[in-house]
Amino acid sequence: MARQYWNPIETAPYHEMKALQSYRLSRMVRRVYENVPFYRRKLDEMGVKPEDIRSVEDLRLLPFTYKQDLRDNYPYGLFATPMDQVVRIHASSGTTGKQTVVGYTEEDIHIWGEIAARALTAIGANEKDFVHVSYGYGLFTGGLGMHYGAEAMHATAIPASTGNTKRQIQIMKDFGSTILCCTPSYALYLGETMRDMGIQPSEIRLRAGLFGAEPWTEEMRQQIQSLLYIKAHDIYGLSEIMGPGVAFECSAQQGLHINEDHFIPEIIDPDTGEVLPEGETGELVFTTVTKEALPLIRYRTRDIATLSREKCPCGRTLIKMSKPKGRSDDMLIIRGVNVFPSQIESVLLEFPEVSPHYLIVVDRVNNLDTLEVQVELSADTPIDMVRSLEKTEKRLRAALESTLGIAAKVTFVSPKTIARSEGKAKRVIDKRANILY
Ligand code: DLL
Repeated sequence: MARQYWNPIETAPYHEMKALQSYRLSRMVRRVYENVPFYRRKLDEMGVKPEDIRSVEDLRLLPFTYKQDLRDNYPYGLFATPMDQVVRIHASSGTTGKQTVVGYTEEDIHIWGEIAARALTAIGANEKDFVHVSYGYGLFTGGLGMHYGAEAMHATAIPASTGNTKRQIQIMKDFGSTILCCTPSYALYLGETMRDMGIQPSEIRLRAGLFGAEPWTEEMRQQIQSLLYIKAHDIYGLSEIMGPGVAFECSAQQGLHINEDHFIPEIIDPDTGEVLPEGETGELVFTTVTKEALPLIRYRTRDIATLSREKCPCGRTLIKMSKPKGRSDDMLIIRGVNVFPSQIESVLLEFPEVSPHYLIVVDRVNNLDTLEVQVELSADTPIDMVRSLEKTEKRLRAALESTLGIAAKVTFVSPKTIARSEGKAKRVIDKRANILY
C-alpha cells in the first residue's frame, strides 16, 4: 500500500516535536559557537552563552542572520565544518552583488533527500512513479534537490533539467513521466506548448506536479491543472536553508507543512524584528537545527507569510505556512501604495480574454510613479475586435484599481510576445531603480 507519510515524525504531537526541536536547537547553538567565529562574536556581543539556549522559547535571545552576512563571509566563512566534510556546493544568484554560496555534508544531503521525499509522498507519489525534474540542474538547488528526493523514495528520477520544451514533452510521452517538478510558470509553458503540438493531456501519464521556486496564485493553479490535467501542488524552499522541501503542500492544499524537526520557523515584524503571534502576517525566519555544513540562526528570508497550527485534514501535525504572499523586498511601493506582483496576477487570471503571461513595468514620469501591466491576449481572443478589446481593457483597469488601490495602464500584446522563462519568471521591470526581479 502506498505510504501516506514518509516519516512518522510528520504526525508527532506538538509536545514531542517541541522537545526534539529544543534538544536540537541547543546542540546546534553550541556547535556554531565553537565552530563559526561570526556567530561566536555575535553571541558574545549580545552576552548570550550557548548554555542559555535550552528550549525553542529561547530562540528570541539569538541574533538574526541576513543574506548580507553570507555575502560578507563569501564564500565559505559561515561554514561550521571543515571543507573536507563538505560534499556539495550550491549557490543562488542574487539580483545584486555576489552569489550566496551554500554547502552540504553527506548527512545534510541525506536529510535533504528525506524532506524532498516527504513532499513527494504528500502528493501521492511512491516508488512506482517517474519523477520528471525540469528544474535547472546546476548551482540552483531545484534540480538536484528534487532528484535526490525522488531517488530517496525509490521512484525513478528523470533529470530532464530545463530547456528544449518540445523534447521535454516527447520525453514525458515516451518515458511515462507521472510527476512533474518545475517552476509554475514553466508548467504553464509546457502545457501551452503541448496544446500547440496537438498533444492531448490524455496522451501523457502525468498526474501531479510539485511547483515552486517563485510565487504563484490559486488562479494559476487552476490554469495549470486544466492545461495538464494534473493536480498542482506547491513546494517551498530556499538555498540558504536547504533548497526545495523546506515546506510542502499536502492533499488538503491549505498551506504548506514546514519540516519543523529540521527548520524552526518564526514570523516577525520585518521593521522591528518583534516576534508575531501565530496567525499574523510578517517575515518568515528560519533556524536550521540539523544542518551540519551551514547551520543558520534566525535567517531572515524576506518572504511574507503566516503560520498556523490548525489541525490539518491530512493528519500531519507539522506547522503550516501560507503560500508566500510576496517578499518584503520585492514588494513594490507605487505612489506610496504597497503592491505585490501576485495581486496583479490574481486579477489577470480572472480574465479569460488574457493569458497568464505578463510584465509589470514601473516607471517615474514627472516625479510621478506609473504602473503599466503588459499582458498577452489569449490565443483565441481575436486582436482585431477593437470594440470588445476596449471593453476588456476598461474592466481590467477597474479590477486592478479596486484590488491595488492605484490606477494601472493596461497594454495588450499579441500571444507569445512576452519572453518565456524556463526558470523563475522575470515579471517586474522597475525603471525607477533599474531593478529586474
Ligand atoms: O527557489 C529553492 C526551490 C527550488 C524551491 C525548487 C522550490 C522548488 P532560491 O533560489 O534560493 O531557492 O530562492 C528562494 O524563492 O525565498 C522565495 O522568495 C522564493 N520561493 C521559493 N519557493 C517558493 C514558493 C529556491 N513555493 C526564494 N512560493 C524564496 C513562493 C517561493 N516563493
